[in-house]
Amino acid sequence: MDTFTVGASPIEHTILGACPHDCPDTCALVTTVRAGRAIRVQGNAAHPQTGGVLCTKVSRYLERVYHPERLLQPLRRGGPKGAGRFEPVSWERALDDIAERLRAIAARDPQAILPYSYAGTMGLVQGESMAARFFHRLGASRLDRTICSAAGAAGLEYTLGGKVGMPVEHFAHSRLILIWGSNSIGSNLHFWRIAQQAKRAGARLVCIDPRRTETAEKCHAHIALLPGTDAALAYALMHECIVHGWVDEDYVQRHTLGWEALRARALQWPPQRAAAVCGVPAAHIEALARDIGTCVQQRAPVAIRLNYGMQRVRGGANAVRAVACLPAVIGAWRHRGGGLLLSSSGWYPVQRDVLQRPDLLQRSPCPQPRIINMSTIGDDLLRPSSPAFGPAIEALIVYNSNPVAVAPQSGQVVRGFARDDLFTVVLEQFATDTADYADYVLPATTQLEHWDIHLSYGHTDVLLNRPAIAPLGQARPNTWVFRELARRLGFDEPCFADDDETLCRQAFGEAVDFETLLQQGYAPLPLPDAPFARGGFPTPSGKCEFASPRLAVLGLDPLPAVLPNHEPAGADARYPLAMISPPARHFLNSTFVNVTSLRDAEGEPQLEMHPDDASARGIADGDWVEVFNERGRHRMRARLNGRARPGVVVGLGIWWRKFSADGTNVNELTSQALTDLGRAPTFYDCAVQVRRCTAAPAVQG
Ligand SMILES: Nc1nc2c(c(=O)[nH]1)N[C@H]1C(S)=C(S)[C@@H](COP(=O)(O)OP(=O)(O)OC[C@H]3O[C@@H](n4cnc5c(=O)[nH]c(N)nc54)[C@H](O)[C@@H]3O)O[C@H]1N2
Ligand SMILES: Nc1nc2c(c(=O)[nH]1)N[C@H]1C(S)=C(S)[C@@H](COP(=O)(O)OP(=O)(O)OC[C@H]3O[C@@H](n4cnc5c(=O)[nH]c(N)nc54)[C@H](O)[C@@H]3O)O[C@H]1N2
Ligand code: SF4
Ligand SMILES: [Mo]
Repeated sequence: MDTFTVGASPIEHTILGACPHDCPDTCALVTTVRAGRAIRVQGNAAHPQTGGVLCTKVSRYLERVYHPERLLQPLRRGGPKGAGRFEPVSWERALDDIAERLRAIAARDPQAILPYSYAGTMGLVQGESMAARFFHRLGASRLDRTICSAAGAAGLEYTLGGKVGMPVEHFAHSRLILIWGSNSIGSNLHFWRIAQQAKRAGARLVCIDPRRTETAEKCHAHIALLPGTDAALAYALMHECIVHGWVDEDYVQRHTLGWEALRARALQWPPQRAAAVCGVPAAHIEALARDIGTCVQQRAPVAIRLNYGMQRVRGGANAVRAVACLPAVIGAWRHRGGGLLLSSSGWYPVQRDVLQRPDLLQRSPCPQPRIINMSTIGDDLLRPSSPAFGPAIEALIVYNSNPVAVAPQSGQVVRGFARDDLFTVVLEQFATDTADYADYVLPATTQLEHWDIHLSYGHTDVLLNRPAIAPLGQARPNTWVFRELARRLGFDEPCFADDDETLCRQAFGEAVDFETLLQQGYAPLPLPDAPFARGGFPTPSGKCEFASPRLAVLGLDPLPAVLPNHEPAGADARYPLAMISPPARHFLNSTFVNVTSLRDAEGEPQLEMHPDDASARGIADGDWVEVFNERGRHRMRARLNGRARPGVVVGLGIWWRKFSADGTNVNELTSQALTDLGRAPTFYDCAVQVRRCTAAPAVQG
């Protein structure tokens, strides 16, 4: 038997695991198995971060694992691309044929082959371990995995030196918590539990979000700024700290770089000026500054839970830089419960080179392959060969991702995937919008069926996931598929024989005790209480870099810049409404959209509008509306539910195209324009117009 038994009948046993999903909480799971079938998935009560609680989505994980539409055998295309018509084929046939196709393309130029993957599972093993080894040895194009967090990562890197911040549990000791660009209740539930603890102990919670989310409703104050205006707000808060004497001069002198320059720029941002940019009353900004000042005077900890929602705009990285300066300005890092957390993933000593073996590139025919940005896949699939671009993309291997639904400007993405001369392989659990365009669909295991090991970007524990049940049908882990392809292509390096448990052990090597993981499922990293109380930031200077010498060397603004959106909305604009498309609570990106109970909870694709914007267009609650711009159009049901502010519309994501009224989703509207730093997409920098339409067209697909 695999682990301990929790007082159940002898024919039942429990297995410790980890939630695989792209969520900061990385919960510890306990799966109960009876006679080879998983009968319960629960949160591990022994794991402090999980506290025995799972979100609604993963509480229903068994509906996903045993879903009647799980892909359980390899499939070969039997109709036009996109039609989703397939015929069953054996693994042998599928793998032999795929290997043959890849070999032929690689003989001309392996860079014509592109892996496309993201965080369908966050596991280090079923993510980029065997797959990365395979593509490195092949010399395939490399993928720049920018779609979620690259702008924020760059902002943190140039300011704090990496994806590091406060230990999340210390928010319980904060007196003032800014929940900034984050809907904790919807997408970071276990942080919300900690924020509640702080609130019960007297902390004040302030939410900074254009949308009146369920989180904003439950905070003491809500600043509903316009999308893409966070840097202006951050500067106005610094302005107030300077003029009211709330700067921690000692901390600033000792542990920061570029204060004089930052101070001069902040003084250009009085609350009135920021208020005009952010579209909020100056009094709201002044009140928040006073909250901060009160804590500074009482030497009470101020903490910022920054999240990725505010960096999906043109100035996203600079906005993160501006916000990340604040805790150093007021000396918040001195205190346990003070500072900032955007991502904690930089704390982990992951042995990526051991897992991914970039050295294998040297053994490939193309030791320095080009890099393709996953966020411009729409354009890149349609690019012909050229000296600047290199070879046209001829083969695409997709795993852990659903680009046809999630990548920006999906009209263009669909045109790319529909290319008849493109050879596409999709490793999937379900027939997603992307799988519909595949030449081969290979059935993938779920988290209950394979080994994996996890870091977290919202806490600082390592989690191990053991398989609880045998793979369903002919489903196989991603690692198995790449091992088999490696063998067929004659890659005989010993690393291609590593099994999944070995890969789990390699992920952290000696840095994490594997026996502890086997026994309790998780192991906390040893971290100091207030990591930057005495400076020691992982930047080149060891200081919090207000002005970044590295940016100056690149010829860029060394200070955080206030940048307008690519697509400014507003009454005078051709497309006057700013559309944001943050996650729906019952979906995880495009995962779970096909689980009926969760889809029912979300209803149908909806566009939240402010009553003023709706009535100006003759739109009433529940009407069908068409959202459009020059890139495309998408039909949704208008919702006047009090969540949208004037000038902003909200289309919660990410629906599968085939479950919507017109076979599209919000990404039909979004653009492939990139952020200031990090080459990330700008999903929330998207101007649209909205009109009432009489009825939904017939459901497609
Ligand atoms: N239930 C659920 N949970 C999830 C996900 C999911 O799809 N569903 N997705 C997961 C993933 S991949 C990620 S990256 C995280 C994402 O979670 P977060 O990092 O929290 O980011 P978002 O959910 O994109 O946006 C959070 C909030 O930012 C707001 N926002 C939009 N534009 C701006 C802006 O310009 N400024 C400010 N201040 N706020 C803005 C949105 O209205 C939204 O309420 O959540 C993860 N958790
Ligand atoms: N408009 C708009 N678009 C967005 C966003 C937004 O806020 N608004 N958010 C963006 C963000 S933050 C992100 S992170 C991306 C997310 O984009 P993706 O990482 O593509 O996430 P998902 O849509 O959840 O698709 C993951 C797929 O992986 C599959 N999968 C899960 N586990 C496994 C496995 O073990 N093996 C294999 N082979 N497959 C597996 C799932 O079935 C699922 O179909 O979307 C981005 N797109
Ligand atoms: S999706 Fe997030 S909150 Fe839900 S179980 Fe997974 S890690 Fe926990
Ligand atoms: Mo994400």
